[in-house]
Amino acid sequence: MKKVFLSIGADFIHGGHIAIIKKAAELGELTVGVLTDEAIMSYRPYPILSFEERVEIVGNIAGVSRVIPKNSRSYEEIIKTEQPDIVVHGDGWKGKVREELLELLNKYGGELVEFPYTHKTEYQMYERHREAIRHMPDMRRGMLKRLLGELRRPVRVMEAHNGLTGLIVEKTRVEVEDEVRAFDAMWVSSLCDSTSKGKPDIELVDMTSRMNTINEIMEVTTKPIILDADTGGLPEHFEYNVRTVERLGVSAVIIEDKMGLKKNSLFGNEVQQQQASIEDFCEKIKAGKRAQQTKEFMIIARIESLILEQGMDDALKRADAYVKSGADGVMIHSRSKKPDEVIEFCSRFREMYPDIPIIVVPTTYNTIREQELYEAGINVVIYANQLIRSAFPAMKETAELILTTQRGKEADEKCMPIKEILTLI
Ligand code: SPV
Ligand code: MG
Repeated sequence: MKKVFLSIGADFIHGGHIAIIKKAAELGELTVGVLTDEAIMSYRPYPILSFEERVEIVGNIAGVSRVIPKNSRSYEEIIKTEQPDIVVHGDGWKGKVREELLELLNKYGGELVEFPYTHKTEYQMYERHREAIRHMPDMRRGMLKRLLGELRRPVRVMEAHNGLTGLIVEKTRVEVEDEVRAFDAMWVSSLCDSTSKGKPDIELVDMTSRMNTINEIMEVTTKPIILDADTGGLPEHFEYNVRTVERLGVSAVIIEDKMGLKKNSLFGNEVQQQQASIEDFCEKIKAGKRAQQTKEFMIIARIESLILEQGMDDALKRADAYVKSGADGVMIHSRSKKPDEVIEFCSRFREMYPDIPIIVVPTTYNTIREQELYEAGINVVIYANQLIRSAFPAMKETAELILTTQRGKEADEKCMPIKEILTLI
């Protein structure tokens, strides 16, 4: 029997898939590689069904002898481990993945068999419905927890403060060393939301306005959202806000253990800032957890001990208390130029809690790469302010150039062509 291999996403199975599986099975013993969430997300939006469910479906289709995970769009790993005699694919595909596959097969005399792809309007309509489902709050909300369970790297989060930046986080992709990279989720930062409104980051932009920002982002994106909810306000207010953002489809809310007039953490002790007592903050976490309605939503406790120079032991003591009060994860913040204190925190926290997610914001210690953070036990990396920080100087420079030259020509060279901005959306 020849060894036959076929790759499939299996988020939506239609007659066309069944037909190709049937034809592939006629060629020999059929192994199907089901693309992992990570592999799918490298080239299209996340699948609606979980990986386990997709494997279960494919395993029960007649003709399929074996199901294995396919960890990337590329066939390199599969060819290495499986050495199939035949790889089956629908026709009409082009590009790098196909070229690479042909090269790999050529090396040992493997064959690529391409069967005609089935095009039906109803399949296309179904695809559009799936797109719409991704916008629904229930779908979006659960995605962060799913990613935490499935990715073998940190969840990569970028700030978004309006519809346009939301679209940048949603759509930006780069190809590096044969790997397609994209952001997994969005951070609705209090700093960026306030800055984009020309206001200081002191909880002056109220929750109603923050919700409007979230809504604006949600209207044009599908990726999960983590909300920076500052101190969370009074426990009584936090309860209401948890219900509202959870209902909107936000995946996680992060509250920081400060009290009084909150200032941005990156000021550290240069300004007057006060940390909340452990007891008070635990009460707030508990109030939020009581208000939460779904099992996917997460309340994450942000520890400001390192920011306010209260020491590592204080940070760990608080982390322990916050987790015991029900926090679904901890964010350890630091404004050190080196990652050392964050790494030390993680290693000691991991001795107490091997599985509770750790979130970091490496704004000041920005030389460390995602993989090293992952190896230190970190699950979520947030790029908290880079989009607004890059946009502001670009806009200012353009404004200055127009004032200097008293015309638009010189500035135009730094601008996106009119045609592109008109067709961007
Ligand atoms: C934010 O982005 O608003 C944050 C992170 O809270 S930081 O600015 O580093 O405090
Ligand atoms: Mg903030």
